[in-house]
Amino acid sequence: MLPSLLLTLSACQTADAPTPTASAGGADEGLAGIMTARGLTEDDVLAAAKTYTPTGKLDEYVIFASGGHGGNIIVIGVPSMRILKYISVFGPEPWQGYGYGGLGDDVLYNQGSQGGKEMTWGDVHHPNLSETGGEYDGNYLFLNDKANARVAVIDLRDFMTKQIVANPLVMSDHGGAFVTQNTDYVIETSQYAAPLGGAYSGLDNYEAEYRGAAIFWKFDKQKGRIDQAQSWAIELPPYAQDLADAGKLASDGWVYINSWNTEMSAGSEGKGKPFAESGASQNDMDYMHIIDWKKAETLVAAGKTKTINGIRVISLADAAAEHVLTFVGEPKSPHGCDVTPDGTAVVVGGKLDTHATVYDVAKMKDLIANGQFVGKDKFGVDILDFQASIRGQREVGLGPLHTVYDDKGYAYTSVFLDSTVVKWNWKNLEEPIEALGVQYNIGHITAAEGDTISPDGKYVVAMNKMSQDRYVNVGPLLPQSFQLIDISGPTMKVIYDLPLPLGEPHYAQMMKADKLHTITAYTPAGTNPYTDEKSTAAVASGEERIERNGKQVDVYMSVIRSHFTPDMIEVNQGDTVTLHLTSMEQALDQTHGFAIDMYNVNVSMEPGKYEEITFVADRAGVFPFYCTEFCSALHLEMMGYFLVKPQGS
Ligand code: K7E
Ligand code: CUA
Repeated sequence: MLPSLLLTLSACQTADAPTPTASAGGADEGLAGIMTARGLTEDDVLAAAKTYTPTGKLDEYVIFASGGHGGNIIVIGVPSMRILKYISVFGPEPWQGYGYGGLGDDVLYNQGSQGGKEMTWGDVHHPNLSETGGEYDGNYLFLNDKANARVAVIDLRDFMTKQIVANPLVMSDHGGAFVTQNTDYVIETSQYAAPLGGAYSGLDNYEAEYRGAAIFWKFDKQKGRIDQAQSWAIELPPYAQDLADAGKLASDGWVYINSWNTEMSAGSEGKGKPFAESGASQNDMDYMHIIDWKKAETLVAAGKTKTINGIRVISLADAAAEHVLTFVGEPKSPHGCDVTPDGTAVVVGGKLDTHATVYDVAKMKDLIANGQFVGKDKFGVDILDFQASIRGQREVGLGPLHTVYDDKGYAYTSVFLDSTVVKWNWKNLEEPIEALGVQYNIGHITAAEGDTISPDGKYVVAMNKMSQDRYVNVGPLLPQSFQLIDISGPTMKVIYDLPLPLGEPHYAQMMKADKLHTITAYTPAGTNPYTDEKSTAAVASGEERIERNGKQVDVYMSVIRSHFTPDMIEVNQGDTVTLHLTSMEQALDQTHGFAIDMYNVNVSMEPGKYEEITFVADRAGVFPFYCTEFCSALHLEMMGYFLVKPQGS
């Protein structure tokens, strides 16, 4: 197949090749010459041809990757693996003008505060796209913050964070933010146990008073926001709940959550006990939590809840008695928990095991319905028989973590210790596996449309924890590494390496790019992105003005290429200033910025956007303000002065 490719490429190469240099590999020799000079194999050239995206051409898929402790989302095009955008979520970010005085401050600092503390970072793990009928619908993206137990709502019309909800129950989350198949709920489950609601209790009370929880955030699809008043939670034992997944189709109405500390190890506590590392790894089996959330809804509706910090909670005792919560054993130190596309099975990987275990949804439902249990845990939760609950197990290698699916019945499991992606048939466990080495130590894996009821196949991406020797050494803090894998052929092939240098990505989802319905401007001009309505303080041309009311100064300013009106604002030291900015633009990519020197004020003014900034003019002096986006030939001239007269002058 290569000779024809060679011919075509060499023909165009010679036509308009630039002056060849030694390092360019002698472009005048065509593709063969370049391959020799750069030491490229036929496979390398095929990989390039599969991923290279000529200028002006668009990618077929978009990845929404967690930015880990960068607290953001990284948007990547597939197959080119070009980084398209960072979406700031849990931390301030200057380019998007998020967290520097504008309207986004309310989301980041007010909604996002926990226990009265402003949080300016997050550790994000699992982005999840909104779904309709089990398919990504391209409307919203949800994201959890493990460090500060929060969930964010990102609007995919403008790729902006519109809401952060601060979990009032738990101190740390991990299983989140997963959606039910019609996005009725966004699910967030705890990780490290603590007394619910943030009270103090010593570690001696770990078993008695420390708890986990699963929070079902009700999503209002009309408003595009989580409705906290309609949300509720289920109290869980202090077993370190880990990953979770919501059922779909055959398992709609169910949620599955792993746990890895049924030993209830609270670490060494300074008392010579084992660290959690070994203390939490004693048992051969932990418990997968099987949650019947439709039954939970009936308990909530019947008022069988207690209220903690303003949220309704089904008690652990009630959850156990009503079989809202049931357990089944899972080997050993489980991590990933992934429902199959048809919803009939759940695949669990054990970090200290060599198998992926395939649980059978129908069997588990029947066992629960028939009251067939093999025992109870310390908290009175009924336990299903392990063997009776599974379809089987497949040996996949050392340290299986996460599993995704394609359109042909194959599962792709990330195997951390072996550094492999393992392809196996989850319907026919006898079929031989295929293992592909990746570089190195893969964590999550993501597949094209992978969490929907109809995955696309084509691509998976290995999200590797280590990059080691893959890139030029940039110091001891190395980037992580994404590897794009072509799964369309009979064997898997790595076709692109992408270093990710901004936080450690955990999970990602990959969606068809044509599902997006992104806007290019806020219409009409003066639209507040957080209300979707034209602000009453927006101005049209000719309405710009400065109003003073005692020590409150309101500036109604228009922003258009290439000037701000008014371009001179004079106030007295100590005045409170509110700037109401209206972008008059509607044209694609005609973005301006607005920054005041020395005042830490900085917003982005996308076409048609309304922004509002309130601050105290506490420092006297002369402060230029200017446009931060290179918007026209006269961009430098897009400026003005903010004059603050000293007190008593
Ligand atoms: Cu495996 Cu937080 Cu999903 Cu990291 S988690 S990899
Ligand atoms: Cu407007 Cu630069």
